[in-house]
Amino acid sequence: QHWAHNQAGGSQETDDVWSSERLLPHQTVQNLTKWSMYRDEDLIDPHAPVMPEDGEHDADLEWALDREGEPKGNWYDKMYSIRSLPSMRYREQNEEDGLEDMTQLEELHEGSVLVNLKRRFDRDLIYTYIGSILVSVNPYRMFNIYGTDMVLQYNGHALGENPPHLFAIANVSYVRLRDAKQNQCIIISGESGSGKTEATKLVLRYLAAIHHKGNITHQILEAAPLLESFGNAKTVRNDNSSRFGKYVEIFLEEGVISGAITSQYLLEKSRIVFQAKDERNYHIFYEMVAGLPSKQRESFYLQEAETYYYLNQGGNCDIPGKSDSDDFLRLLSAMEILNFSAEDQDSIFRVLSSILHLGNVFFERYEADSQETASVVSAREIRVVAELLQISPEALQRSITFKVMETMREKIYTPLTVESAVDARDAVAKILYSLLFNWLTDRINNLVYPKNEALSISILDIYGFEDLSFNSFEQLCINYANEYLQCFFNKIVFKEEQATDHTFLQKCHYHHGNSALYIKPKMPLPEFTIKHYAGRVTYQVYKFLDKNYDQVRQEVLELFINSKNKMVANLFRNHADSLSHLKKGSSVTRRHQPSTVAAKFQQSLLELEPGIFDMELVSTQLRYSGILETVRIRKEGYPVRIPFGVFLNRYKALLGLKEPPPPDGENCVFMLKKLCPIRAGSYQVGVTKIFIKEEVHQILESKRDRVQHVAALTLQRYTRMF
Ligand code: AD9
Ligand code: MG
Repeated sequence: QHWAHNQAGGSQETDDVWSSERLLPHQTVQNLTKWSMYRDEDLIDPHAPVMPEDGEHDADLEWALDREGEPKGNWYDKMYSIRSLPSMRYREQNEEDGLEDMTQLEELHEGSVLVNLKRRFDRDLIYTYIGSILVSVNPYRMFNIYGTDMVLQYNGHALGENPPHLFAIANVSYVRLRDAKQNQCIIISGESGSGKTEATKLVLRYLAAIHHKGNITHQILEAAPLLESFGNAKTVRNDNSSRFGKYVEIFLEEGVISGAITSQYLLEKSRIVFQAKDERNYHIFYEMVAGLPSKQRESFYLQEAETYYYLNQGGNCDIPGKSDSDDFLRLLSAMEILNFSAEDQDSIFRVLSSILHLGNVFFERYEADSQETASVVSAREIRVVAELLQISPEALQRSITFKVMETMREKIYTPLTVESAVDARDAVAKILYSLLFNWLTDRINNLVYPKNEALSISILDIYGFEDLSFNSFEQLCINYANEYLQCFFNKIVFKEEQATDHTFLQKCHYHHGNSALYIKPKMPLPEFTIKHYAGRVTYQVYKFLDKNYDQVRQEVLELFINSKNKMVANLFRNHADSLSHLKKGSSVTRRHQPSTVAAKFQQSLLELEPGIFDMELVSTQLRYSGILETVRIRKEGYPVRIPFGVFLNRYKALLGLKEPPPPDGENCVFMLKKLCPIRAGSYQVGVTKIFIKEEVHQILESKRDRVQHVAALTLQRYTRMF
């Protein structure tokens, strides 16, 4: 099991975000692919273009013409005098590597896609394209393909120029941001454990390596493992499963990272008080208990993780291959880098400790006036929690064993049953943790937010689709988020396509083939089934409504607002403020989750092993994630559609033109043929736009990148001369 926390390294100097400790040297990657493009000079081609040496040449005109360009008596006459940009060639294919781009598959069906992915996986090639979409298969062991040399290999190169890689996607997003001056977003989707969070961090680190400056990039990188400590946990699917959604915007000013904003969505709160068999609570608790120096441990009255009900329900407090105490040190160093003061840190651990003690508050049932009521057995825990949070112990005990009704004249206290008291106790633990989590995110955002307006590259990393043996409210929320994302993905992929009759039919099959998305159970059981994009999931409705019911009682809020601990009081004061705004009609809200103990999950049988390609599992995911449809659509359609004028203007420099020719289809076709090896059906001419296949678009773009790259170099040379 590879731990990203550890891998990210700890104690190197702040400026070098890409030091060798963080990244492993990369092994040689063979560039043997079918249609990826390379540059002529890679082969030391004697006919490669000569770059202008001094200021007398017009860089734009000098070297950007097709060698075999035939003169015609109109706008392209000027091409005569200039030499060509070397054309991209198709590389030799090593058949055993499979295809780098699955839109090139001659026969398209689930089997061919699966075989291609497996062939590549068996040769340690985990990345494959579908046009410009990257598919990755999680190998569960780290390959040396993320080193500095790989960063340099991908930097500034268009998609097809190198083998498929996450860095190529990151590079494209940057190039588009720079050229089109538009914000970019990288959406990462896949089932739980498929590698989304690792991919997010790799993209971040790529951007940081290329575009870093000073401490802010370092702080942005450190924020990720910090939030993972608080928002990730071991589940039966993934030892480091994200239990919150994360949207990170990285802002770039003049090619340099200038700040970041992280938004988080729907932290799974039930985990704070309940864990299924073989699962754990959030990493931070175990890390703190294992790593806190003994003096602090004593001041927070902490013992081993196994002692705490909120930590031991899964049956095992350890994760093989993860050292909680090492990760705690790593966390402390991240906190330092993110300017958390000693006082902040003390308050954070104080709140976390109090949650653990709260979980050990138990109740016993007794009858009073023929009414069942709860009384607290664990008076010591109540005292400890009250001391740590600096609140009144009596008020704390009252708030979890009584409910209060206020009339005009008096307060009426009604005792709670044991079950309600447990719920009330858990509700307090959950609100404490979730406010702490929000506070951490806000703190980090306040530190690294961009000071000026800037364009951004965003990365979306949510919790992956889950179908466990027992699916509850949490799974419905998680799967709903994934459903929504898949819908968005489909919209983008399909929107970009021309709808031939055939693709239209496919689309109809895809969207409406199974219109009965809601299935009632055959037996009268308290469950229902939804046909998600990723398969049918049956949800048990037990406690659904409770879990959706979101309320913290007023007296609980007041109790904590009166805490003498500044941070605790502030957490709740801000929360109460946001609630009162809500009552006044504000639409912005952070809802609270369930106030009950969730039903028990059963153990999942799924076990992941490194390097194993499970055909059945992967083929199910292929089917459900619509990958086959995506390949088909990408292959058959013309995903790139560009208005004539835009097309001519964009690629004019490749033919050495300063002004674009008149915007019509004929000129576009002429230019296209001059620039690329065109196969029948590679393009279509519409009324106002030219439609081109993705492979052709990539050739054009990489030629264009090259022109810009060289132009920049030339400019630099001139500057130095003066
Ligand atoms: V969840 O929906 O948050 O439960 P993710 O985020 O999709 O899930 P994650 O990135 O956490 O999965 O990956 C799970 C594990 O797979 C990691 O802890 C690594 O051990 C492993 N992994 C992921 N990506 C790679 C990779 N590119 N190379 C090697 C990887 N191992
Ligand atoms: Mg994740």
